[in-house]
Amino acid sequence: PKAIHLTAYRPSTHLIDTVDLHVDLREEATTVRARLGIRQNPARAGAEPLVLDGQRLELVSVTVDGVPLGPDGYILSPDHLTLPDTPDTFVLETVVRTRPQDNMALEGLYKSSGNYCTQCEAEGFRKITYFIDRPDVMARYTTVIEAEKARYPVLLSNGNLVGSGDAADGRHWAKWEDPFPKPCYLFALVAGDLRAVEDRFRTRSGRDVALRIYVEPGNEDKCDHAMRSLKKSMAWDEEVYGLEYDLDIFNIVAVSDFNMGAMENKSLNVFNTKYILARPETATDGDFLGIEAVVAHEYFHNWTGNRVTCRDWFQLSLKEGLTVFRDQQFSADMNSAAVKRIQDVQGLRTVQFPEDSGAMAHPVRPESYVEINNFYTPTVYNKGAEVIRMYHTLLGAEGFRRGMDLYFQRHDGQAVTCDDFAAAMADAGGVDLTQFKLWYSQAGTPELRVTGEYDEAARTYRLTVRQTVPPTPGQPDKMPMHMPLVTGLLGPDGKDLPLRLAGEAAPGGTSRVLELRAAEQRFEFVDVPARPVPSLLRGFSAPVKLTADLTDADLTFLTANDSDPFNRWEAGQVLGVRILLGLVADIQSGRPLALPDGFVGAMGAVLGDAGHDPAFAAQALVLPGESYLGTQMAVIDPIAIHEAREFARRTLAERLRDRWLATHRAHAGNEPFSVDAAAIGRRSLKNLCLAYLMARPDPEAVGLAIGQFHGSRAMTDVIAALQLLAGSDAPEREDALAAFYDRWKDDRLVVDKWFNVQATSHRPDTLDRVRALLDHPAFEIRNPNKVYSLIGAFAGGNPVRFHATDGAGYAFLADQVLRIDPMNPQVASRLMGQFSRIRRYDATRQAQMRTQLERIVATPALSPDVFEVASKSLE
Ligand code: HT7
Ligand code: ZN
Repeated sequence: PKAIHLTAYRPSTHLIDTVDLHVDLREEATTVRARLGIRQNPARAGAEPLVLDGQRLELVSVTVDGVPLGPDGYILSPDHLTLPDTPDTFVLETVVRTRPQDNMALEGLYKSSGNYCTQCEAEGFRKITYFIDRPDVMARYTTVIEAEKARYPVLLSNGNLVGSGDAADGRHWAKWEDPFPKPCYLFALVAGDLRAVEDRFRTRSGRDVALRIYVEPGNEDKCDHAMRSLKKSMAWDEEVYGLEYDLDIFNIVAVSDFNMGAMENKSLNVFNTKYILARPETATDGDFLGIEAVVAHEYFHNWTGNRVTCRDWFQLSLKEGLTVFRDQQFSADMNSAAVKRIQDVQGLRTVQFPEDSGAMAHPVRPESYVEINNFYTPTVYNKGAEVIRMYHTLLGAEGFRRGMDLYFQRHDGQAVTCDDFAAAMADAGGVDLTQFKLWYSQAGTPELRVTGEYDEAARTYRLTVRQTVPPTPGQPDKMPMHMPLVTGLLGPDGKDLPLRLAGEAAPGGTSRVLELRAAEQRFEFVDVPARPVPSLLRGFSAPVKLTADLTDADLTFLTANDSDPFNRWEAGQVLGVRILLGLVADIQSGRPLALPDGFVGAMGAVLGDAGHDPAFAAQALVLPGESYLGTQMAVIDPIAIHEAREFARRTLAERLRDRWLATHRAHAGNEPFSVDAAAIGRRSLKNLCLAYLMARPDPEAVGLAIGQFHGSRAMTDVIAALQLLAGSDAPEREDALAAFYDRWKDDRLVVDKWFNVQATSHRPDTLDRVRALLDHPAFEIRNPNKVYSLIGAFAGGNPVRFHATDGAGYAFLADQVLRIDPMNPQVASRLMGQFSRIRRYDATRQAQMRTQLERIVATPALSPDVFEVASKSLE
C-alpha cells in the first residue's frame, strides 16, 4: 500500500454542487442511484479526467446529461471509476448495487441488529456510491430512501423530511433534504424498526428544535440521560460560544455495531449504544459521564467540524482537537472541574504519551498516512485538545472567544486547515503564533527540566527552565516549542505569594503564564520574602513531561497547600512515582521492599480529610497507574511495576485498615441515586476504600465486597465489587461472576462489562480464561464492543498478564488480529496498539513481539490498516 503525503495536496479537479440519491433497500441487494451536479474546479486549470472513488460496488449504469455511456466511455478499476472526457458542467448519473448485509467492516452502508445504517467518515461514502470522496468537495444532498415498511418503518437521513409515502408491495419511502452543503463523510442514512424518545429545545433566537433519540424497541427507558445531556450541550454552546443549532430537527440513532463512539453526521448523529443507553442499574458513573461527554462532543461538531470542516484528512485535529477541548470544557462546567482535568491528564499520559514515544508517533497534523483510519488517535484527539487549551491559556478566555468568533466569521461553510485556525487566533489575539505552530508538526512529548534558586539577600527567586523534544520516527531533530508554563509560588505559610517578575512595576496576580520559547530560559521573581515552593505547570498547562528539583518535603507541602487543585493532586503523584520506581528498582535488584512512613502518613492525612472533598480524595488516594509508571522508565518492566504497586497497595491497606474501613462504612449507605459530581465523588471514594481493603482480602473485606455486590442497585458499586472479587482468590468469586451473568445476560452492554472484568483480572489464569470466553455464547467476534471488552481489555488493560514472560499474550493478540482483520480491519488495527510500543520493552519481549509482527506482516491479503501499524512497528 502507498503512503499519501500532506505536501501532495491539490484542490479537486472537479466540484460536486448537488447530490440526489435514491437508495432502494432490498434483502437481496441495495440499489443506489446517484445524480451528481458536477463542474470543473476553477482552482484547477484545464480539462482533466474525472476520477471518482468507489469500492465494492457493482456498477449497473452510467449516464452523462441523460446519455448512457457504454463500457468504452469510462475506465473501471477496483477503487475508481474514471471518465476521461466530460463537459465543463454536467449531470452524472450512476446506478450501483451493494450488499450491506455482508458488510462486516461497519464502514459505508451496513446492517446492525437487522437495521440499516451508515458510517462514512473517513472514506466510507465510496462504498455507497461513486463519488469524489474527500472533505473539500461539499454538496447539497437530497436523499430518497425506499424499503419494506413492516421491517423498516423508520427511514432517516440528513436535514429535513420533505416527503414520504407508501409504495407498491408493502414498501414505503421518505425524502430528506439537507440545506447545508456538506462533505460526503457527513452523509448518513438509517432504516429500521426503531422507537423514538422525543423532546424539544428552543434556541435563544426562538427556533423550536425537535430532538429525537432512536433506539431498538425495549430501550426507550434508557435514554433520559442522553437527552438531558443533549439539551445541556445545546444551551452551553449558546452561552459559552454563542453558537446555536441551525435546523429544526436533531436526530440521534443508537446502534450496537459501531467501530468507534459516535459520528456527527449532519442532524443525524449515529451512536454506539454504549454512549446512549443508561440506567443506574445498568451503567456506571463512568458510563454516565462518558455519555454526557460524547453526546456533547458530537453536538459541538455541528459548528466545529460540520459548518467549518477539514480541507483534507491531515487536518483532522482541526475538528477533533477543537471539539474534544470543547467537550472537556463542557464536562468541567457540568461536573467537578478539578476531577475532570485530573482524569483528562491521566488519559493523556497513559495513552497518548506512550503513542508519542512509540512506532506510530506522529504529529497532531500527520505528514503522511497509509490508512487514514489509523490516525483517529489520542495524538490527533487528545494532544490536539491540549494544543487548543494552550491557545486558550496564552490568549485568555476572552481572546480565545474572539479567535473562535473570527474563525467562524471567516470560514463558515468552508473546508479549511489548522493554519487557518491558527491565523484566526493570532489575528484576534494580536500575537505571533509562528513558533507555536510547531505543535502541529513536531511529534514527541517535550521534556521540561526546572530548577529554582532562592537568593535570601536579594529576595529573588529564579526559575531556570530547559526544554528538549525527543526524536521520533522520521523526526530526529526538534526545535524548542512555544508553550505556557502556568506558575505560582507558595510561601512558608502555604499561601500563594503575589508575583512580580524582574522589570515589572508592581505585583500582578498569584498565578502567571510564563511563556517558554527557548531551549533554556530564566524567570526572576523579585520581592520574595522567603524561600518559596514553586507550583509549576498549574492545571497541566502544556502536554509535557516535567521534572523539577523539588524535595519530597516540597511535594508533601504542595499536596497539603497548593491552591491549584490539579497541582495538589499532581504533587502526590510525583511523590508516588518516585516511591514506586524506587520499589521497582528494589525488586529488580532483589532488595527487600519497604514503603516510607512519610508516604503512608501523607496518604493517611488525605484519607482523614476525605470527607471535605470525597471526589478529590478519591483521585489523590489512587497510586500512579501501571501504564503511567511504564512511561517513566527507560525500559518498561511490567512485572516489577505490578509487584511494586501491589506491594504498596497491600502495605497501605494494612497500615490504614481502620480508616479505609471507617470511610467505606461512612459512605456505604444506599443513598438515593444521582449522577451529580458530589454523589459520584462519594461513590468513587467508597469503592476506592473497598479496593484497598480487598488488597488484603481478609474475610471481613470479602464480606463487604459480597454485601455490596448483592446489595447495591447502582452498577458502579456492583461492578466495583465484582471486579475486586474476580481478581481475588476468594472462593465466592465464581459464584459472583455466574450470578452477574445470569442477572444481565439479556443486556449486551452489561455483558460487555462481564467480559471486561474477567479480561482485566490479575489472576494468573486470566489468559486461559480469556481464550475460553472467546467461545462463550455471548461473545460476538463481529461486534466491536465485545472485541474491545475482551481482547482489547486484556491487551491494553492488563499489562502484567499481557506481557507475561513466556510471550503467550503476544501470540494470543496476533491470533486475534489475524482472525478479525478479514472482517473488520479498523477493529483489528486498533488492537495493535500495544505492539507499536515494542521498542519500550526489554530485548526478550522485543524479540517475542517481533516474531508476532513478522507473522502478521507475512499474512496474505492483510488490510492496509494492520499492515501500516505492523510494518511501522517493525522498523
Ligand atoms: N468524527 C467521528 C469519527 C468516527 C470514525 C472514524 C473512523 C471510523 C469510524 C468512525 N466513527 C466515528 C467521531 C468523532 O470524533 O466524533
Ligand atoms: Zn469528534
